[in-house]
Amino acid sequence: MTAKRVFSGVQPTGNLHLGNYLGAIKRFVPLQDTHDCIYCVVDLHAITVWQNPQELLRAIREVTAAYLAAGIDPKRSIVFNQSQVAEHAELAWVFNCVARLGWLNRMTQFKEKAGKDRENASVGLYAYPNLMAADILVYRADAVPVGEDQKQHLELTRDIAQKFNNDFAAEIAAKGYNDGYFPLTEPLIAGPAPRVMSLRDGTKKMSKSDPSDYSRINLTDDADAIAQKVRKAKTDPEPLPSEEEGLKGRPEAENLVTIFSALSGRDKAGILAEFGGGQFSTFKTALADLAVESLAPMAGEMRRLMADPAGIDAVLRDGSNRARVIASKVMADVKDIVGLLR
Ligand code: AQP
Repeated sequence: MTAKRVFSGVQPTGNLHLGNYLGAIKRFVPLQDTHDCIYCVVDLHAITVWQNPQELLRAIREVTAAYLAAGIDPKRSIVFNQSQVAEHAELAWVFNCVARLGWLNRMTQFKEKAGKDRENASVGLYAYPNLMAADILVYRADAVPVGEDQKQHLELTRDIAQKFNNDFAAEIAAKGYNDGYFPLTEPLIAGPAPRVMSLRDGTKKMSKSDPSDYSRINLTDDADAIAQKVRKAKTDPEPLPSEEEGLKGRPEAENLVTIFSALSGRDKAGILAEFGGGQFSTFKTALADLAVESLAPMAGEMRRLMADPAGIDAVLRDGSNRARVIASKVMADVKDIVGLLR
């Protein structure tokens, strides 16, 4: 039996943070033992919002460095940037013609990102979920590890796969595929921290685009910056509870305990048994030490890799060549199924 295929991606939009790490990148690593993994730097998604071209190039290399520093092995897995494999954009166009306007109108991420000035948002930002569906399905991936914020886009990916399979059922069967052409890809959202929240507001997710740098721990922050951000993280006036039940209705406290749990691998009950009833400052000192200890080696490795951009570019070129072999075969099938001459 062949191993199941995993695909996931991270946007090179700067400020890679602890949420990206715990919700996604950290979870990519062990999947290499059980799945064929394809990890992408989704640069075409990044340009749905204007990016400074020099900064974009740097950020593409930085996400790649984060992948490698976290433990993704570019020999075992395929590591590449999306724009080097043209089939992503090609399949996205076909999906633009499969997905329905009504489906995209329901996407909450577009509403949040476009805000009040919707008329001025790029068409790309609106069609983003169709490109994401193409990213996944151009490899006919079985599963996608993502943070909770991507759940709705994964559901749309399944809707697109299902509609494509229905719309072209006869052609797909004629090609010998009895269960439809595209799989109904599973989201892998589990993990100790599927939604890391802002350090300034426990009801908002930690995000690259938050104007306050104190809202997030960046993967490139040094020890002083991490310690300062944890110390200044918003909390409420009550001491930490001794049991999990007591975290209800206290989003900031819950978020810090979740981060502690995800970084240490300890369960929340044990953490609260140790720190419950004590001052927040004692817990925050322990959390800062833990965060520095967990993230500093990765930041150091990222700096080392970033000092050799040609080395990173070679990894991406090799990965793109391997990704294209899979994607071009799927795209050829799609053209046959849809009735396009090739
Ligand atoms: N706060 C988070 N907690 C857990 N997982 C998260 N992810 C993002 N934020 C959190 C997961 O990280 C992966 C890569 O995300 P992305 O860079 O492709 O896009 P994003 O979700 O738009 O990231 P940001 O930080 O929230 O960027 P902005 O500010 O531009 O919106 C995904 O698997 C995502 O779920």
